[in-house]
Amino acid sequence: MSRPVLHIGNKRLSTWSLRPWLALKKAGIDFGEHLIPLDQEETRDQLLALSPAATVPVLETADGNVWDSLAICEWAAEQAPSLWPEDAALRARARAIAASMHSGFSALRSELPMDLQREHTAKDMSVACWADIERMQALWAHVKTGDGPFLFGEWSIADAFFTPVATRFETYCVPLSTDAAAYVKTLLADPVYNDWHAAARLETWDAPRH
Ligand SMILES: N[C@@H](CCC(=O)N[C@@H](CS)C(=O)NCC(=O)O)C(=O)O
Repeated sequence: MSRPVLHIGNKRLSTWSLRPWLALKKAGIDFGEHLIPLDQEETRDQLLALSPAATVPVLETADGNVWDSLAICEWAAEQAPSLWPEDAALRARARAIAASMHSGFSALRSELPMDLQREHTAKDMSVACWADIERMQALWAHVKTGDGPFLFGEWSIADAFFTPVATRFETYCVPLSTDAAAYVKTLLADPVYNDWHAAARLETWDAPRH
């Protein structure tokens, strides 16, 4: 097989697809892209044909399919180690914070789903969701090195994990600390992310209004 293919969900909605897509692009890896519209009659069969996990993203490679956003980011980092910080201690922190996002923040994820076509308006949120927002900002402040606009200076996979969060903070008009707001602005100004965003704005599949 020639180049790998990244199977993704709707760009408007699929946070998990956005993360490895950013990592592959930032690494300069040549890959094809195949979008599977979510919530359609044929979606589940299409997902099952790629992996028993029945989710996107999936990276199809010559050596087999890799499912799960974090695993695909790690695959990319094996080709392009600069996707993680060079310093071992910072690399461990970057992995820790990405893993925190991958496995946590369930209230934020369920109450503020990413929708890149959503009108920017605030929404009522539960105490649990506000707690997730506070904890997210505390984690960013805890790891941020101060060497550049991204969490660890240069862009890393950790920033890929928080780009979908930045979109939620923007579209749901979430009030943030000055430092967190600056970080969100940096993530949303990223030209690679803006390619994704432009395509997401053009999608025509129906999606729930939040
Ligand atoms: N832990 C997985 C989660 C993947 C996931 O839940 N993907 C959603 C789309 S964002 C999905 O494929 N859902 C199945 C469906 O909508 O049928 C990962 O990090 O890749």
